[in-house]
Amino acid sequence: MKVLVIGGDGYCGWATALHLSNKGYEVGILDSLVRRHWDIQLGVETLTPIAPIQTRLQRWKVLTGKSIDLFVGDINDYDFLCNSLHKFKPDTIVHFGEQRSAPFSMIDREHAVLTQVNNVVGTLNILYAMKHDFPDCHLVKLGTMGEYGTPNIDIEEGYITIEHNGRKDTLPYPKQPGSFYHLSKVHDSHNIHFACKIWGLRATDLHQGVVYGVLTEETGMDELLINRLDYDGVFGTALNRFCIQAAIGHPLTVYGKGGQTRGFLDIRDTVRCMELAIANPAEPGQLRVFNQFTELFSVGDLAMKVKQAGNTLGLDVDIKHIDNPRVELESHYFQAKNTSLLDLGLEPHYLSDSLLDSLLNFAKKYNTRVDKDQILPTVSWRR
Ligand code: NAD
Ligand code: USQ
Repeated sequence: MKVLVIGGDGYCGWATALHLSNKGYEVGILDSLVRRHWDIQLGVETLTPIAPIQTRLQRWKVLTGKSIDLFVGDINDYDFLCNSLHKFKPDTIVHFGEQRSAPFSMIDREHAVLTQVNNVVGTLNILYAMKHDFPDCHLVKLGTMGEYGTPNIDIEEGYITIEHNGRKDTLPYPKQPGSFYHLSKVHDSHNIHFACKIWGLRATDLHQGVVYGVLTEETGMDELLINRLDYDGVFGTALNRFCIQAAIGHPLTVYGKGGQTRGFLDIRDTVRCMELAIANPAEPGQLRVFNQFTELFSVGDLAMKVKQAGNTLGLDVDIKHIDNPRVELESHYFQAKNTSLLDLGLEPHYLSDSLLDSLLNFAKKYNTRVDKDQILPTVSWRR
């Protein structure tokens, strides 16, 4: 089966592309490399020194004998997208290729517009290209748990059955996202839903939680295959940031009260979920939604876990509650279903002390690359 991984130079995409190639899929990567450009613009760097994409792919070929085709360009360029699809002829398109940082989207008007145009137009272009020339192709699209927000009722997987004034219907679950980035995902979800309905396309929307960790079987094979690990206040995500902060003796930056609860998963489960969604495609006309996370934690709990694991490694870890730069509930109800991927065979890697130890040791190994000025958040939701 041929799988085109859009956004395959990024954190989730790179790990997924190698995993699928290792599992015998014929893999192509399409990426504009714009994320490397945004890092340069912001003056931030991944903790881990990542090689250029061409070097990564050459190394993969030498190590495994497997080739991965590369298409460098922007999916907002419809001609480029269509030409790449015609050259590669995918059975499945995996779409990671979006601007994915909530703080980035909240910097100012320009960054909000960039995020929504990049994400919404890119996805719409894919839908049109599929409709015209690849109507049987399965779209596996990365959405986010943040589309739901933090409602005071249980979160279902994409749809909810409601009884109202004596009538009953199953409807898309209400969305209350918390940033212009998260909103772009909601707009994508609506567009995909509509396209499946009117054109009979097939799609799986993976509402993924916050991903942590860096090593997968494949990216750990060689230093040149190393994945990115962001720790800065714009692209770094909670648990990865906490581990790197602990490794350099920076107090862990819990925003506000720390009761914000989210779904989390190990990057080794991200790649496995992708494999499961691809191997079990949606039906024509169907938009399936799977909630892709394995455990729920509050950020305060995560900070405590990192502190405890750090102490056992001899690190002196402080936790500091800082003013929350975001507008979000800081203590709330949060219960979400996640059975679809488990039913397909996902065997989760749960967050354990050993994982924290290995992430902390990894962070210690590269700690001289940390720019301490990039740790505190600089983007405010209120400004
Ligand atoms: P990333 O920034 O590391 O990777 C995204 C990749 O997409 C980059 O290589 C970038 O160059 C590419 N890209 C962006 N816009 C593009 C365009 N218009 N054309 C071609 N390529 C483009 O992000 P990530 O952490 O790997 O996230 C991947 C996807 O997973 C995103 O859609 C994100 O919303 C979703 N997701 C990520 C997380 C997480 O914790 N990292 C959690 C939930 C969902
Ligand atoms: N947080 C802290 N301290 C920090 C960083 C974050 O307390 O140093 C808090 C935030 O306020 C928030 C929570 O941790 O309440 C999660 O923030 P995050 O930066 O880890 O994640 P988020 O902005 O939600 O975005 C990330 C990815 C995004 C993905 C999303 C999944 O960047 O692409 O969509 O996780 S989810 O959170 O389920 O929507």
